[in-house]
Amino acid sequence: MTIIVTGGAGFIGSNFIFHMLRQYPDYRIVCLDKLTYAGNLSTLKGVMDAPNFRFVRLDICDREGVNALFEEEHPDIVVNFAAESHVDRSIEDPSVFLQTNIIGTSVLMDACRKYGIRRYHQVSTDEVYGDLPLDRPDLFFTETTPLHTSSPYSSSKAGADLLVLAYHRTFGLPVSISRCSNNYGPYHFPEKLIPLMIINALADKPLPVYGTGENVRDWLYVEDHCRAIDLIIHKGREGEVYNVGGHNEMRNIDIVKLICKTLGKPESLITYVADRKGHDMRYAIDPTKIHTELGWLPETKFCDGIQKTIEWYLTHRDWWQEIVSGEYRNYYARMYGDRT
Ligand code: NAD
Ligand code: TDX
Repeated sequence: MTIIVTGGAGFIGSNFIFHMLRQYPDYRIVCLDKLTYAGNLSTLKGVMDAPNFRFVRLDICDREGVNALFEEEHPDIVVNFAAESHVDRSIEDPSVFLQTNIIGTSVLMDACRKYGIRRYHQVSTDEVYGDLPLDRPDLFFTETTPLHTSSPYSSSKAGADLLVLAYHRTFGLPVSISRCSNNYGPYHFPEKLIPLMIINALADKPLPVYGTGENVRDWLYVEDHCRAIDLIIHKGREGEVYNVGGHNEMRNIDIVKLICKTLGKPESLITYVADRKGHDMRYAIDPTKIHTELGWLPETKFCDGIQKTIEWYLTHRDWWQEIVSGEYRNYYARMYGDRT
């Protein structure tokens, strides 16, 4: 079995590669990643020399390059994590989001059609459903909740999802989609809420909370997301969407206060800043479908996962300090310039 994992030098994709290499030592995993600012090849250094792992630096929008890789590897499964993933950046400049998240997805699926595939899996997000009001805690996103996006990022992800379903219906491509809530855990890029707050708190820097900090996210430990995708690509039904989330809703401000408390830092570091434009209020997933069909349930409770995550950032300072300093961008050339 050969699996192409796109975006595997990013946060969730790298965790997925580690998960798959652990679970299926006889699988071949090919990581395709452009190494944008969000990709960090040093994350993969522990598996780089594994005989059943290959890294290829490539843009998913590069049709010729993607076709050549499919011709060479004949993948059985493609799992597409590659995306521009940061909402704030999409508000600054939507264009690359449309290019990578929509056009890139179509290039990958065209290659799947051309060379044949057992499964194309699209890693999507709960943000495609828009948001829920704070005063209706009885409401949750199900797979049939209408798409109703707020940001250029979520709109590009929704566009890609529609394209994936269209390739299934029109061309019979064997696809699946997972729509997951906010992930946290090791290798989370320091521009996102949890790692940013940990790293700033450690340096006694201000902790910038958008708006009132009352926005709610449904947090899932990254390994639980990886297990869900593993189940969907092996046992999930073709043409189906699966929501992934663990009923773990937290207000941003409570997470930031918890990080302060755990690190012994004063809450006076918290600084309320201008709100994100179009800021979604609340995300909350109903994971009934993946639970009843595939038996998936989250295994890591937030109280344990957040402690493990903080501990990881304390013990992996080199990893994030190289990102904060910008040095990680030289890692590829230094270590692998003539190897891939
Ligand atoms: P990330 O930003 O950490 O990583 C993205 C990776 O994709 C990077 O390695 C980057 O180099 C690569 N990439 C970007 N553009 C590319 C291109 N054109 N060609 C090839 N590679 C490219 O993202 P993440 O947080 O790991 O998210 C992975 C996927 O999961 C995304 O599709 C995202 O929409 C989705 N998702 C993320 C979350 C979350 O909480 N982080 C939740 C739900 C869904
Ligand atoms: O400095 C900050 N201050 C702050 O208050 C940052 C970076 C964020 N926030 C708030 C905005 C959100 O309400 O924290 C919440 C989480 O923000 P992000 O970490 O940027 O994540 P979010 O916008 O929720 O999107 C994430 O989850 C869904 C991922 O980045 C997406 O790729 C995924 O689809």
